[in-house]
Amino acid sequence: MTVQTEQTKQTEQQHFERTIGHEQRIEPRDWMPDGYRRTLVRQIAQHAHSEIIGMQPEGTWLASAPSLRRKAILVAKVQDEAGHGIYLYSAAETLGVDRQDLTEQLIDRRQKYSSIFNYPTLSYADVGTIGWLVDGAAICNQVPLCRSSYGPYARAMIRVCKEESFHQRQGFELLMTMMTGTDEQRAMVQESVDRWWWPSLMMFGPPDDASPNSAQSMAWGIKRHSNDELRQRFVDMSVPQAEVLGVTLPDPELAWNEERGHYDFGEPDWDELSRVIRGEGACNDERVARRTQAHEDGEWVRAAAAAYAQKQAHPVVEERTA
Ligand code: BYC
Repeated sequence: MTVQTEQTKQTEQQHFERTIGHEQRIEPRDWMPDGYRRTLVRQIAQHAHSEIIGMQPEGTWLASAPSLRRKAILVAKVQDEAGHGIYLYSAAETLGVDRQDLTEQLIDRRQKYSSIFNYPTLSYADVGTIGWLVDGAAICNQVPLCRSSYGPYARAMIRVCKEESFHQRQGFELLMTMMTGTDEQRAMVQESVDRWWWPSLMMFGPPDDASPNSAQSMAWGIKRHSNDELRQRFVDMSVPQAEVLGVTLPDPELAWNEERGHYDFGEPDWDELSRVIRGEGACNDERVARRTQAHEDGEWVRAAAAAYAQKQAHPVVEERTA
């Protein structure tokens, strides 16, 4: 390496570190270390895939929604998730990767998506519980990402979070409606909360001492809080909400700790999280198969869009005779 290129590299590195140190944003044209770029592509792609795969568990209930009102709400919510996926794939593309390639990596299982979407939705109460707990966990995790050091990711997260917040309220409202209904409806809600509580806690990732990426991601300002900090925040937020709803959270160790100023809670089953991440959850095969099918079914739409774009870029000028 010549002296000049070595100096340029040092200046760029210093500029990057100063920008991070001053809590300013890194933008697509700025120099960034390869590891920073790789980490962002990994996290943003995984996040985008989660939004798209996340349409499936609730989508199952679109045809069986109990009323037109509930169906309209659910259609809107599932469409919002598609929009989130698109913002996030666009943010990833500013890092020089291609959405088509990311989708293929998801389908080939080279890239991950959130563990939470590998659990089945067995009753309509699950639509409410996903809104309340899964979107609630998503908000805890994603609000700090609005301050992520990479500009396009942080900006995409602002809109995503506004919509997730609405999703959480609709889930809570649905559960509240069921809780003021019949005994059977209340039992459905409780059974659903029993199934989704622990997987929701696992969404935050492995415990801090088993999270290989956290320290570097936090030093780079990509993540703002550790997995355990956010999990605690979620528990503290959810317990009073469960009381308002009148449901019991399925954890006998859940108790207010005056000294810490937080709720104590039991240990999630980390082996289960590892199994689900490895692809051995109840619905991993089904989710990826459905995504693969949708990708193949969409081939003609992509081909038509590409042909149209080509035509717009090089319009054929028709010669007029007369
Ligand atoms: N599921 O070092 P760690 C939504 C992986 S969408 C699967 O702690 P990191 C919604 C992790 O990738 C929700 N994999 O990693 C949508 C890593 O593997 P690799 C999605 C997980 O990145 C529709 C390894 O385990 N949200 O809310 O520092 C409807 C070690 O972990 C999981 C996001 O994607 C998991 N739960 O922290 C409703 C938010 N946890 O990649 C709702 C953005 C960990 O090294 N992402 N792994 O092979 C993040 O905040 C972080 O990536 C995580 C993990 C906290 C998830």
